[in-house]
Amino acid sequence: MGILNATPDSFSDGGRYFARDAALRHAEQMIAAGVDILDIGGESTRPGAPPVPVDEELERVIPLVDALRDAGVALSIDTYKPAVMREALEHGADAINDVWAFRMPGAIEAVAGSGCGLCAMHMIGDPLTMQTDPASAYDDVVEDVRRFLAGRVAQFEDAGIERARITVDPGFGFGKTVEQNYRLLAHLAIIAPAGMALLAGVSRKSMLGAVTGKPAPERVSASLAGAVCAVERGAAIVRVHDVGETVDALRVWQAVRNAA
Ligand code: 7PJ
Repeated sequence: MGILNATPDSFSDGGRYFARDAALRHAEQMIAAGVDILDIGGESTRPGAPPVPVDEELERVIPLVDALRDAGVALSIDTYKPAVMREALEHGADAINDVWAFRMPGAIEAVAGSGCGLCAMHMIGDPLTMQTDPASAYDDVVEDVRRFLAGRVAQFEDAGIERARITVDPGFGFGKTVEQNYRLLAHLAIIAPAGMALLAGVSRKSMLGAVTGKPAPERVSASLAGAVCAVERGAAIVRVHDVGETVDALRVWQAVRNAA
C-alpha cells in the first residue's frame, strides 16, 4: 500500500490544482513501481496535526478517486469522517482506512452496506493528544491492542460486515512509546483476531529514528527492515512511502520463503 498524500500542507502557495497534479504524478510513480493499493489521505493524521473541514477534505480526495478509479490498483481512503467515506465509496473507492477504527458516529453505517474493505487501526486518544502519556496507558500493550481490535471486529460483524472485508492494524506510533511499538511489531502475529488480515505502517516513523538516529527522509533503509519484519510476522499489507524499494525487499523475502 502506497501512501498518497492529498494535503496541500507541503505546497506553500501552489494551491489545490498544483497539489492535485503532484499527487497524480506521485500515484503514477507508485503504480509504475508495483503498488497494489493507493491510500489516499486528505487530512494529515500525524501527531499534532489540525483537523480539516469535511468540504475541504472532499475537495482534496474525490478528484483523485475519480482520476485514479480505473488505474488498475485498489483505492483506499484514509479518513475517519463518515461523510468522506460515503462520498468516496460512491465515486468508486475500494476500501476505507480509518485510524479511528470506525468509532465516529455513523462510520460503521457508512461502510456496512457497500461491500468495501475496512482497515481498523488502534489508537488511544486522538492525533492531538495521543502522545501525552503513552507509557502509562496500557497494562500489556500487545494484549490491550489485541483486545481492542477484537472488540472492533465484533462490532463490525454485528453490523453484518464479513471477516473477509476486515483488516486490523496495531497503529504504530499512535499513542505508543518506542518500546511499545517494538513489542507490537515483535508480537504482530498474535494481534489479529482469527482469520483477519493485518496491516502494518512503520514507514519513516519515529520508532525507526529512535534506533537509527536519523530524520524521516533518511529512514528508507530502516523502513524496508521494518516492512520485512512485519511481513515475516504475518502482515498482509504494508503501508509505505517507498514503494519500489519495498517491492524489491519483499521480493527477496519471498524468494527466501519459497526456497524454504
Ligand atoms: C497509519 C495510517 C498507520 C494506518 C498513518 C504516518 C502517519 N493508517 N495513517 N496505519 N499511519 N492504517 O504515515 O506517519 O500506521 S499517518
